[in-house]
Amino acid sequence: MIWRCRDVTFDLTDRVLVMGIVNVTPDSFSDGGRYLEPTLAVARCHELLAEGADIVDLGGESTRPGSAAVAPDEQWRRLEPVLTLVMRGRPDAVLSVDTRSADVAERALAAGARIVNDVSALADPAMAGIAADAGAGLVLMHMRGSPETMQRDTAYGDVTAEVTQYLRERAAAAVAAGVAGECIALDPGIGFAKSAQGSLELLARIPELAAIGRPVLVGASRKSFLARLTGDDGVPQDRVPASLAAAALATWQGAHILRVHDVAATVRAARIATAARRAQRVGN
Ligand code: HH2
Repeated sequence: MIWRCRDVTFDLTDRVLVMGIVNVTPDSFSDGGRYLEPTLAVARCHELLAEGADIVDLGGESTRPGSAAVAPDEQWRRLEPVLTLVMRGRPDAVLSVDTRSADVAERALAAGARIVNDVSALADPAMAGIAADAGAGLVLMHMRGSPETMQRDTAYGDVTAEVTQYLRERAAAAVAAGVAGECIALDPGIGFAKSAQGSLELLARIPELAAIGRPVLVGASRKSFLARLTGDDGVPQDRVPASLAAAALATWQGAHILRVHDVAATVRAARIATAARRAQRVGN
């Protein structure tokens, strides 16, 4: 299993990638407002890379439940200085841009980003062409409707079957629009139009998603379904232990990319789960 992101090709046969999150936003559910100042965001990127992040995912728009869309120009105003400064200092860093806008993706790719993380899975009709032209990595995620409305629509017959079918179709649409299959990664969208039970079920049934044949990205970090399961009623920062458990579980189930806020701790948790997977194969 490989994942091609422009000039960088990840071999995912026997390892999981850790994607660190930096939200250059005033309102993200966990780090909102902390990295709106470009120098703080750049420092956070360097910190996550030093902690062992394989990828840093930069977002200029919150997609938490209930959030409103942010205009492309405003997203880019937030992202541009951060992307430019990080690429200047670390041209080898693999940066991803978390956006539903093809316009923002195009500008980020021109500035050196190597991955487009599109939680809408190509809602913008120009997105696939932009990603294809750059040979960029492309993450396609499942949700229903928009972040503003999605938590009103969390009922499924069989959530894993429906999400798997959707991702299969979106990957085919991307390929039909010119994206190389080996550039695509798929994401069940934990917490996006999902109940806590639905999110848990998707984590537990990752092999069904992985059977599509593309890398599976899991974003469970600090999300509210964890608090619902543990009974914690604190702030997202209190959900780190639960997030590490979810990261280890996802890795054990065969996830290939973990999108997380807490990189250093996740790298260690993933190492244990990866070693256990290897040991299981040796034992068999
Ligand atoms: N989750 C969030 C944002 N982007 N992208 C992918 N591929 N998968 C996810 O699960 C995912 C995502 C939400 O988390 P966060 O970025 O921390 O918060 P916010 O959307 O409030 O900025």
